[in-house]
Amino acid sequence: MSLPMTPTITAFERSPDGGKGLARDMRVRWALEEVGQAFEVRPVSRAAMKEPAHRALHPFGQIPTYEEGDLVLFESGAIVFHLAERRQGLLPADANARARAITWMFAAVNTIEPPILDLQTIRFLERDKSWYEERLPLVQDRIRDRLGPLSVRLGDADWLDGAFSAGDLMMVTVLLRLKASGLLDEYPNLAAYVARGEARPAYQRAFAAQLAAFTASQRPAGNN
Ligand code: GTB
Repeated sequence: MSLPMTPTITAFERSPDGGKGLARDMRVRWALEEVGQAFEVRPVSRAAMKEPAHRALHPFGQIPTYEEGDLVLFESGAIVFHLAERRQGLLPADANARARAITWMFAAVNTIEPPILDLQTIRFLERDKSWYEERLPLVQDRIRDRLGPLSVRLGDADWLDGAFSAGDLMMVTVLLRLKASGLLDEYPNLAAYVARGEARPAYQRAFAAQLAAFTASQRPAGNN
């Protein structure tokens, strides 16, 4: 009898977000919790991420990765999709509804996330540039160009297309990165949508686990 394979994911050894759950392992943790799959987390240091052993799992030397038996995956969206395809709970059974949910997964990472990443880049890496003050509102407006139509499409629905799906999971984790900027609050239905995602028990479990890992990483050596 073969032993059950417990998937292992990688995450920051010490997350730069201070335990706010903003790194991309959070979407994978959340998806694993939604489908009820037990998993292990292997913390990786920034230096180890760039070593050949980790690059064999992730060519770009990043987290998260996903290992399950012989299967190794990287890209958070691909990992969430893999879980959604193989386990119940994140994609509807109806073929068309399933295709629409997958469309929302792509919309999250291809259409909504890029301008949000631009905002993070300018805020954290380009604040000292002479053009920072001029560029910031342009980047913010590009985000509004995406949030406006998303807000209209969501309307007063709970989720983007019927029941909660991997599309919502991806979209909520992308939007969460805007919380500190205040931009999300300009769209009350999107702010409520994100709050609904955060209120899900699976999200809460995933969040608590990554926070506990961050807190443990802050303890002086020998105190764990
Ligand atoms: N497209 C890939 C995916 O979706 O999996 C992107 C993976 C990625 O960007 N990973 C980041 C990483 O490994 C961590 S999540 N970075 C290290 C490196 O490239 O050397 C990005 C991230 C980092 C920090 C915060 N934060 O502090 O709030 C949030 C998100």
